[in-house]
Amino acid sequence: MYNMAEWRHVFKLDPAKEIDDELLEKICESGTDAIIVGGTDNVTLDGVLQLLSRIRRYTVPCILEISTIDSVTPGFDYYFVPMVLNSQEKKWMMDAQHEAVVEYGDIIDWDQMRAEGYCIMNKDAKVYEHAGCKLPTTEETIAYARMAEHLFHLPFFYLEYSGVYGDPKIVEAVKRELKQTKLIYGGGITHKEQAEEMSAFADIIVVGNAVYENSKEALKTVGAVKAL
Ligand code: 1GP
Repeated sequence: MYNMAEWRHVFKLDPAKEIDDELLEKICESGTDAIIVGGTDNVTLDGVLQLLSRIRRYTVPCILEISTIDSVTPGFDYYFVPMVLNSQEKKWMMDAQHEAVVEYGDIIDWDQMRAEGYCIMNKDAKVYEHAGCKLPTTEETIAYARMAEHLFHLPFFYLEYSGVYGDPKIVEAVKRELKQTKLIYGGGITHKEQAEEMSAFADIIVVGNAVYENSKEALKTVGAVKAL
């Protein structure tokens, strides 16, 4: 399949948001390493299927970040399963995933599944409230990263600032703890300087909102991170 160890940049597209064909083509052909399909609100099977079939016109790898079990469909290259480490409800760390495996465990292709240890760092993000999170201190954030690496052996630790630009010092401190576990950074990257700054520490940066808000700048984040 693909060599995820070399991935540096991904775009995250929200199946609940409109994107025209021209922009979608630019995003898919931008040289980004992959497209993640994922969102928090109004993610439906219909929306996911439509976006998947449009992305499939291009060769870019396509990943579904699972938010509701009802919107999961075959056809993606990988499925990322968020486990929210700083949620206060066991549901978002364990139970939702468990329920899905109880129902679909026999037909899941485990080679396509990757767990993401999520740490949600923006109190105002929809997903923060949705998943009942508690804001960790820097020390606590580092402890989550250590657990992701040494206890859970997770493939990814995702520092999620969704909607706001995060603190590069925290990203740097977290990166120092991770060797096997890849660090994903997402949140508020709107132009290439921010992409450069965060990718100095994060293994992979995620650009979401900027695609819809300022696509020209969003597209430039690819070249800032990858030698094209
Ligand atoms: C959201 O981390 C991603 O899950 C990207 O965040 O939308 O703020 O770019 P933005």
